[in-house]
Amino acid sequence: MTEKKKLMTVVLFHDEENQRILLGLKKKGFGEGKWNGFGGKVEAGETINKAARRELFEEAGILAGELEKVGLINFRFTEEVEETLEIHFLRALKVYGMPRETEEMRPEWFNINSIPYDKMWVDDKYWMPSFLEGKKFKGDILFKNQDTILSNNIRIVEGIF
Ligand code: 8OG
Repeated sequence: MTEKKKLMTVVLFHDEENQRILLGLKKKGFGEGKWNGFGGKVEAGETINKAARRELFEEAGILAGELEKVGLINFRFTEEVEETLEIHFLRALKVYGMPRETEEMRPEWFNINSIPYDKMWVDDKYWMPSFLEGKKFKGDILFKNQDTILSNNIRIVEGIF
């Protein structure tokens, strides 16, 4: 049987000048109650880049300048989620506009020394420190359910593809 994959995006904006990162509190749906970058499902016929921009605008009301691919993780679950989630992480080099709360997300700036890892997806602590150092990451993670990781092989890479 071929593996069913769901393509998704997460856009991260690290404001290096002010040592802070923009995260949003997910207000509903998958990952509700967790702080995360902005993103969602790539629609049919859409590029990853276009989907990432659309979701950033829909969820935080801001426009992205150049986006750089920084991470690629395949998430598999033994419970709760049937498909493999192929999640593409993109760094926004610049954003335009003021983040605003939407129906889906409540944006907030976090100092890079006080990132709320205990209220984020459990894998984020494995790759976020590398992301903040400007590195790229790749790997596969096996979850039991949304709160428990069974195994992971996240590693730092030079290029994503
Ligand atoms: O369309 P929807 O709102 O359901 O999208 C879920 C978002 O959550 C999407 O941007 C992908 C993202 N996401 C996961 N799993 C993980 C994860 O483990 N870490 C992070 N940072 N984001 C995740 O679905």
